[in-house]
Amino acid sequence: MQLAIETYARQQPDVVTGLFEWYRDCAKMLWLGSDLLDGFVNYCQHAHPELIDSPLRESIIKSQEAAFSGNQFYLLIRPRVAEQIYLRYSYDDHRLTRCEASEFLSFKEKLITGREHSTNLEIDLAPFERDVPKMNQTRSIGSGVEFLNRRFSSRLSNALRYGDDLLLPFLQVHAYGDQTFLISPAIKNSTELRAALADALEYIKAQDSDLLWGDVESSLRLLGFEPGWGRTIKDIRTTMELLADLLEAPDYSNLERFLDRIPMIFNIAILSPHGYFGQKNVLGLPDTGGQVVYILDQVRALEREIKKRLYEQGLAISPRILIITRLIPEAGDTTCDQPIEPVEGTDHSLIIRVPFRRLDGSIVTEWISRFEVWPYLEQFSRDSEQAIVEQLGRRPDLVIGNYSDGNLAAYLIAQKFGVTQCTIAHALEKTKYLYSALYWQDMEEQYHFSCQFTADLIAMNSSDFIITSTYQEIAGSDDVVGQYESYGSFTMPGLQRIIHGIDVFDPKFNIVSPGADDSIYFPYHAGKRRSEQDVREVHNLLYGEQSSNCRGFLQDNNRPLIFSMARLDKIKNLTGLVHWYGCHETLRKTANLVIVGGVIDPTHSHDGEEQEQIRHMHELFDQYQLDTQVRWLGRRLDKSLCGELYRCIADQQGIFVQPAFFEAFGLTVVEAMASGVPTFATRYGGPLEIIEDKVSGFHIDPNRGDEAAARMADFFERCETDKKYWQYISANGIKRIEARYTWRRYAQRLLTLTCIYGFWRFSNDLERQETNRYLQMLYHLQFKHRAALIEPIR
Ligand code: UDP
Ligand code: LCN
Repeated sequence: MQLAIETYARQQPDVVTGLFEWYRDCAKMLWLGSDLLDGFVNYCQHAHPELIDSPLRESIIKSQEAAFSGNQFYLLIRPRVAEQIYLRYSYDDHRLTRCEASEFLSFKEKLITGREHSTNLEIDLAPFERDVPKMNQTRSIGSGVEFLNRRFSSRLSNALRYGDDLLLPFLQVHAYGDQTFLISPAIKNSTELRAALADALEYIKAQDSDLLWGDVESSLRLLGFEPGWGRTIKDIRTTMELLADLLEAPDYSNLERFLDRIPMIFNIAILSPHGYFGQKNVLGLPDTGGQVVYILDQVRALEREIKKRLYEQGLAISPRILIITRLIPEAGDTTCDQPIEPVEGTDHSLIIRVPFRRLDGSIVTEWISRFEVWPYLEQFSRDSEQAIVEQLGRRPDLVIGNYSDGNLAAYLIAQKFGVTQCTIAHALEKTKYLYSALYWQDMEEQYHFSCQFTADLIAMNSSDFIITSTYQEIAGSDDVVGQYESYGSFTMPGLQRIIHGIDVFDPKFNIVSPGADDSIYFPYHAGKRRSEQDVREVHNLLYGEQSSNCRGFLQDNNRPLIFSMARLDKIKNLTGLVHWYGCHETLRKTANLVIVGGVIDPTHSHDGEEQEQIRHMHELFDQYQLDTQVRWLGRRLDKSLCGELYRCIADQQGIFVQPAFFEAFGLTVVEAMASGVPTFATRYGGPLEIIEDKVSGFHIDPNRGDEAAARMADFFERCETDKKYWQYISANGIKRIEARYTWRRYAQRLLTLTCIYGFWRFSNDLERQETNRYLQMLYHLQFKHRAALIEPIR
């Protein structure tokens, strides 16, 4: 693809030279896309007004970053999603030429360190992945399993035609304890299997449709079949017919339907070490938010779905799901000091807590930040392996990691057990902080990104499949780089240069969006389901007397409410919202503001960033005199009260605002919309995809607070004149969530993916052994060394 800037460089070299000279005169070393555009606009205004809307502008708009020094200017252009083009402009010969990522990265390293060859370790995973099939269309990104199915079903049919048995050995590996499933070892090849299936189907045809597996078991066993085909005659027949069809003429939709019906998953281990993982009193504590909600809802949904499948398969096996987290001896009023806790709403799922131990074996007693966990993870993983085997009496069928630390632990555990590994990032820190990789050394003491980004690379490359909540999480949007995409190539000067870190066209990526617990987050108009006691309690929270855990008293309780709730992290920008509100006269006259987050007294917080936000919040209250218009609840609300709070906001025709500078997904957005509250949410991250702007909610730009506040004020004004407008947005929000974001769909999809990846992995040598060997080196030589440098906790 030829870029417009390259065409200009050929056809109107003076224009391009002028532009680069303009950039040089600004004497700026590192440029972001927005700086480049500002520079371009200035250049046009002064020298070439005709260029302002030219194709050249397009190239500049697509520029991600640039670096300048001496006689060279490097430019990184992202012409479309997941594609990078590196350009070098030389002030000596005025030539603009393409170059490799590695040259651009080395140039930046020299700028930062002031030294040539400061970064000797170059990491390139591409050569190891040469044989792994990759997609090539951007619209296929995130639909990996569909691609694999299409790609491999012809292989399946060839294999069957030439007698190379693919399905049979796969079906014969499945067992649970002493129980083998589906096909007994007596059947030796596909020819025998076809014949046995034909006999079995003939036999079943003659049976009464009310019969169950137990009634036909002895006859089917004689033909070579074991349990797992189905509970009823109808189920057994369907599964056998699907297999017979596949053996005759394989096609991927049949394959998916068949794999979905066979018993493969009984036990799952889910890793989530950091934060306070509990079921009460934890949400809103530092490092403790959506991930906990997500996993608990995920476990309930998965247990329900596995149970349903096992029942339909005719197997009396109880699935077990274990959430493995950290045991914190000094756990305050949470249950994080208890080694085992049953998951509410499940039959057999448990939270298993394993303490962090130091090298001398002693236990770390206090909470530590998610940025400090790295030295403890290897021992934690070993201890977790043991805890898993103690609980299950066997290895799990699937290991799911969550966030960078959980994914690293999942990598270690899945490698050890030799089972399928699934990665869920929730949020990758790399894109949250500007220049987090380039200036990693300046941030190392606080964030230890050298460990985190290395761990991320290891986990995302080792995993069999990656679940993301949205497309943008993988590959961003036209103008924003995706979270995974940002690991494609980058440098951490002095430490490592990553040439190919991850390929977003890899079929391991699959979008499976979470939902909101529909027993808690249901529409405000479902009157009968609402608890009067919760309604009263919420009313008291909103309008009751002030207490030590709240600030502000809403004087006029007839106004609609603007509501926001989040952990009080800087990136969540709750203080930003208060600031926008404080400055916006019309908004202040129209609506009150309710904030749920953090604590009111900074001395009650153990987290530095939270303390800073608490102080800032108080300053804003004082500066804008907000005490009669803003109510800040600095306390944790339990789930059912949270659900009711959203509904009470809807009762008064209020709105929910999610003002974060970046939000990886945004469960609160889904919760608010499911409850029927019109939602205004950041355009950076998941909400951009969850909400269709002006249809099921609104996008706001957190960097343009005045515009965001004006949008809200306009909305309230329109609702005054058009009485149906609030209803329209509210109803569309509910519809959007019902159609796209439910836990039932999530669980079905995740299990389907596990079965299909299991099959393709088994039958197509997708084990990625070469990659895994390389990752082991990265783990032992790089990660462990960096982790050991972190100051041990007393
Ligand atoms: N939450 C809560 N009380 C709080 C703050 C948050 O119950 O004080 C819940 C909220 O309802 C949501 C989750 O915590 O379910 C936050 O998830 P989200 O994805 O919005 O953000 P995260 O905290 O994961 O970044
Ligand atoms: C972490 C986040 O930051 C949120 O955006 C997500 O909604 C949450 O995890 C659950 O995946």
